[in-house]
Amino acid sequence: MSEDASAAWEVAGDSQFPVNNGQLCIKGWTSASLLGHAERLTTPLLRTTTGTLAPAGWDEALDFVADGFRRIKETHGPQAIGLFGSGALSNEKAYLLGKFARLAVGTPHMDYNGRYCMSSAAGAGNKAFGIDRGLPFPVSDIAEAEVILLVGANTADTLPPIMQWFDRQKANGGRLIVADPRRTATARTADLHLSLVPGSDLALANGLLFIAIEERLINEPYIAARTVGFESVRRAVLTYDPPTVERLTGVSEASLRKTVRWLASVDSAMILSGRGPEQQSKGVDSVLAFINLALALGKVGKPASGFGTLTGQGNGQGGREHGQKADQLPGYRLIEVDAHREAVAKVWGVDPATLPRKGKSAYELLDSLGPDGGIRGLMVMGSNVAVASPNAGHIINRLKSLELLAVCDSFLNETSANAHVVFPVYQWAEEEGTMTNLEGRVIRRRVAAEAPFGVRGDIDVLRGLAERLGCGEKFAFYSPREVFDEFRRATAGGVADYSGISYDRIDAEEGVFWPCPSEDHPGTPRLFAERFGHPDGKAKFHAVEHRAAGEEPDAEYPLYLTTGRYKEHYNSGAQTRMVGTLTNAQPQPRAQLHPHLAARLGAESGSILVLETRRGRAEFAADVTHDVRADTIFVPFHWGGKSAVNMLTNPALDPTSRMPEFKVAAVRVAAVYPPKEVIA
Ligand SMILES: Nc1nc2c(c(=O)[nH]1)N[C@H]1C(S)=C(S)[C@@H](COP(=O)(O)OP(=O)(O)OC[C@H]3O[C@@H](n4cnc5c(=O)[nH]c(N)nc54)[C@H](O)[C@@H]3O)O[C@H]1N2
Ligand SMILES: Nc1nc2c(c(=O)[nH]1)N[C@H]1C(S)=C(S)[C@@H](COP(=O)(O)OP(=O)(O)OC[C@H]3O[C@@H](n4cnc5c(=O)[nH]c(N)nc54)[C@H](O)[C@@H]3O)O[C@H]1N2
Ligand SMILES: [Mo]
Repeated sequence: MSEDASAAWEVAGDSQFPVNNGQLCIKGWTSASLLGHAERLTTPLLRTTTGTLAPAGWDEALDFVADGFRRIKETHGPQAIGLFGSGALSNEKAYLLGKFARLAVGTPHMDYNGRYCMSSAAGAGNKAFGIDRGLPFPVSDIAEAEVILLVGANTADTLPPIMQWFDRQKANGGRLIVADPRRTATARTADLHLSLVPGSDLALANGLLFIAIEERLINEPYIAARTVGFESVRRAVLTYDPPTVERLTGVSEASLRKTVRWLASVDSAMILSGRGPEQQSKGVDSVLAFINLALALGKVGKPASGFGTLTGQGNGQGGREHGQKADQLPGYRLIEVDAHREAVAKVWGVDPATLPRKGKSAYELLDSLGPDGGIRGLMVMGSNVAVASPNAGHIINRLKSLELLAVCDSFLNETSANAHVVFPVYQWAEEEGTMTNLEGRVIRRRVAAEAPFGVRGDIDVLRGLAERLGCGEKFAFYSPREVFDEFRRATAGGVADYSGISYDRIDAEEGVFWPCPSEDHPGTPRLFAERFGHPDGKAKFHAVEHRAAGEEPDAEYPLYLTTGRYKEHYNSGAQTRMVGTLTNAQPQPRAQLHPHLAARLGAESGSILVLETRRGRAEFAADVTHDVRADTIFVPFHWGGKSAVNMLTNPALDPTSRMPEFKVAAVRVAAVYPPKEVIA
């Protein structure tokens, strides 16, 4: 695809900003090329009778969607409409989309792509600490930690600007341990790499706690003073002796013992998780097991110590707090709790009884699309679900069976290829708003570029639809600032309380950390120093047991398939596959496999592998490397079409978080073709 150079814009980091100190990743440096890109949508598109998408006016497109929603509501009820949001949306937009679903449409079925991202870490944080803020401390604490255990995060590629804090930690004499089935760019910088079997994180964490107890390294006074529930955990980990754990995880007893001794022997130690342990059908329990370890060692709430999860998307933190989740209302309130319903209904000026109850989670919502599933109309704002969802072939069929699919995006993608209407919206540099970063710091996005003529904001789409659905007075917002005013009031008294935060304060203070319940409150950079979020102020241990993945390798599908990311591409690739610099560096997804496995298959680097799981097949060029376990194939998920790894992934869901199992599936290599041979 062509790339407009957009020479008018140049992206640079702010060297004064305390989180990244001016550093950006390659996707950041090149992001300006998307603003004036030749593929940019500048007019609404409407599907014609011949099946193509053709330019249409804004009123025509808004009328079409509003009429469709009204028709579906009248015939099948409001629950026959779904909304799908995103961790890419600003706080203002995430809030307004959740309000739109509950008030203008009246449906319970509102969920978002963060369900695929942060939901397991969120579920575990809420259970253990009574609050879910990715990092309960500023990122700069990482540099001060004497030992860090990083579980299933490839920070060097996925958070390059944050990697500087790990580099400083190393320069300060600190030690880094990385648990990942692959020797990633991050693992290569580590002092110890635990190359565990995919899906075995829970066993690993329980095994580490077994050793900590056996070697008397746990902190009994801390456990007594600050936590509840340790005895049941002590009993639960009794069977996780080192030989058993070595068998389950593939990590040697020597490495297990070294890990525990390093963590326990220093004052400041951190355990951080990424999507590796979280995107599993036991993701919540896996994270809880690592939290158990951090608590038992007495590390949580101490300087440069504790447990944290590295939040993914631009607004992955704020996006999960303000009501675009199926069970949630703004301020991290819960839609099933009466007092929470009342508080929000009051701000919205409605009777709490009219608010819908809890709806379906992301995958379940998409799995319910179409006449037999019950959801006949869907609007997607900020996600390319056709590429990003597990079992994607099935989800694409579901999208095709919709009566009405509306998509708000700046570009066409594999999802809007099935849309009846596409609304062209502003990009990040063209509208202001707030985002909450991985530390819980609320920051501002400013207008830096003028949008092309014809483009409008997501907020304008929601207002236009709400007016046509007879709910205009609740959505009379013409700017993000106006939304922010109501939004902060809606969070007042909630767990994620933003009511003391204003645009001016964010500017003056380099961001404000939530909770911030009043204008004279300083904000909360560090949580848990004195108390946890549960009413009794204590952290809760949870006894959790290792269990098999939704699908384990067997005679038919003998290998593990796991998935993740490249440095040069972002998520579904919708925004990065169009950038020449990035596609030149990383033109296609390659399947990483170990030389032993490659030799058995007769494959070499560049051979075409056809991979098959119980869901589907896809093909990839082989990347033969010692950097992956011999029983595991790794593929990035940034592409659609015949090289979409999500054609293969397993939609087994975590019982609490409803997170799909992106990180573990059983796969076989169905065919190997010589390099570059074209497969018909
Ligand atoms: N370049 C780039 N940066 C990104 C993104 C991107 O797409 N591209 N996306 C952003 C988003 S939304 C997110 S959520 C973050 C994600 O950031 P990360 O969590 O770092 O991303 P992943 O590559 O999905 O997974 C991390 C690692 O988990 C390993 N892994 C696989 N299976 C397992 C397992 O069973 N256990 C363990 N312990 N590890 C396992 C993989 O080998 C991989 O190296 O990155 C953000 N930053
Ligand atoms: N196999 C596998 N699958 C995965 C994962 C994995 O590790 N393995 N990771 C999962 C994770 S962590 C995530 S976060 C998802 C991400 O995957 P997606 O949910 O598909 O997210 P993106 O690719 O970031 O796509 C976002 C779309 O939103 C548009 N967009 C960006 N900002 C805005 C905005 O402000 N408004 C509107 N209307 N549109 C906007 C972009 O142009 C793009 O088309 O994928 C998940 N899928
Ligand atoms: Mo994510």
